Amino acid sequence: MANDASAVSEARPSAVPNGALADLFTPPADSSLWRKNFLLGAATASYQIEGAVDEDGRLPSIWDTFSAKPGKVLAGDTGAVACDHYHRWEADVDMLASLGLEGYRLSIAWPRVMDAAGAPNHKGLDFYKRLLNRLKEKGITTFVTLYHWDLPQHLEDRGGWLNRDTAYRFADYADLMSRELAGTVDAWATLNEPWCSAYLGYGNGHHAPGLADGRFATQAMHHLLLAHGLAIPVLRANDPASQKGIVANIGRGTANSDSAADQRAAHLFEVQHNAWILDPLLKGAYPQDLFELWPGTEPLVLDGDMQTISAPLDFLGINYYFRTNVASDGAHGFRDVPLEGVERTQMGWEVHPDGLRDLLIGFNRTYRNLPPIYITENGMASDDKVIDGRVDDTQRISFLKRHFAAVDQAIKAGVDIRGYFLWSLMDNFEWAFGYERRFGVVHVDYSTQKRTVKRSAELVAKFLKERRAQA
Ligand code: IFM
Repeated sequence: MANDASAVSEARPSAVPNGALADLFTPPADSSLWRKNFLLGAATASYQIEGAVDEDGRLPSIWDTFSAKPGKVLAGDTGAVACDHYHRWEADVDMLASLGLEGYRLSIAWPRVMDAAGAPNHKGLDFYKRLLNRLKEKGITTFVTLYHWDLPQHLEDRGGWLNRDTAYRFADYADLMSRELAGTVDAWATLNEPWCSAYLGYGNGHHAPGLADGRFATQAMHHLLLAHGLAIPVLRANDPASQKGIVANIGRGTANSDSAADQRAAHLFEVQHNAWILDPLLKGAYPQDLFELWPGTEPLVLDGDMQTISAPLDFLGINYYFRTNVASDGAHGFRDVPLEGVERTQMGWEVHPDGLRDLLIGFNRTYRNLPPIYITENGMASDDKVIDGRVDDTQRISFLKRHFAAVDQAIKAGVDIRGYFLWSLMDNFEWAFGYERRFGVVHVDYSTQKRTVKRSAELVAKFLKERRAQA
């Protein structure tokens, strides 16, 4: 692993012959990724790719409002056009299929499919029906997330996730979607990364709606998880054949030293990033350490809520990107201590595949009822350029290879991992970082909307072709 990392930082993409890169990339013969039933796909999200924010009756979302405010998003970018996927979806599905990807994880824009009174917007619904039907025709397994952060603005105007009523409105939305789309969805995820919605949206204000108060974060989280718990039985009733789950981003925290204070700091980091979400879902209770970290932020929880939230899941989606090295802040918290000389991505995030493996193995020990796992997002941003019609994204190739190995190691250590989705199918609107940060395995030229398959995607496609060819 260490050798791979140094090779990436030293090598110029053009110095690595393509054949050698392919050999380097292909997982070893004993890797679990060769199993045909290990689903390999790519993921996107509605606001990040669709554009067409004013079309066919779509209502404004909190991200339209937030990104329109000066200084909230790098370079003043918004999702108004994004990858124009709303108009180019057929070609995008063809591209996905031509890469041989077996799964596609997408999200539905709530403001596109329901009006403010809760009635269906059929034009918006028809878009997803056409898209999902085409994916089914192509034999692609569909993972659909109901909420990937684009809350209708009219709900935010009534308090958003600070208002308990939003959880009930979400259950109504889940009801409509699962009645309308039953049979075209293989797996439903209620929420994507409630940590980001609650903490970045209501705790530090870096994301929409841009509020910043620790008490807001924990209350918003509670209502998000309640929304999830209320939606699960609705999805089960309307679409019994599909799997139902939720997607959580997880963070690895390591201690800067062996001191008890730094060890405790790393523990608290993981409580804040992981146990805050996974404990209520899988143990039916919030971790008490969270309120040591953030005193006085206990949310208002009504009788029966925790039972609703901890309803059994068919799968847990895990999104993993990086590790954070932390030390005690001298009080009851932690502070980041960025490590020197480690490999980083365009986001500045440390490349640390072992963190994914270690967290998965740890969850398998901690949660006896851990459901089957899908890695619903993993990937990295790099400053990719099209040169002579090609994008040689060498760092991403090495990144993916090492994370595939980490997944394989976790499987071999007993974790039930059923699939992996690349984040992302194509470059897109990276929230507060706009279009500068490129996470796609397909490059998007935003001035022409031309898609260029990056070398990483070619290698994934090559591997999948070899896997299919094996008897
Ligand atoms: O782009 C995001 C995605 O929307 C949610 N997970 C993390 C990705 C990279 O930041």
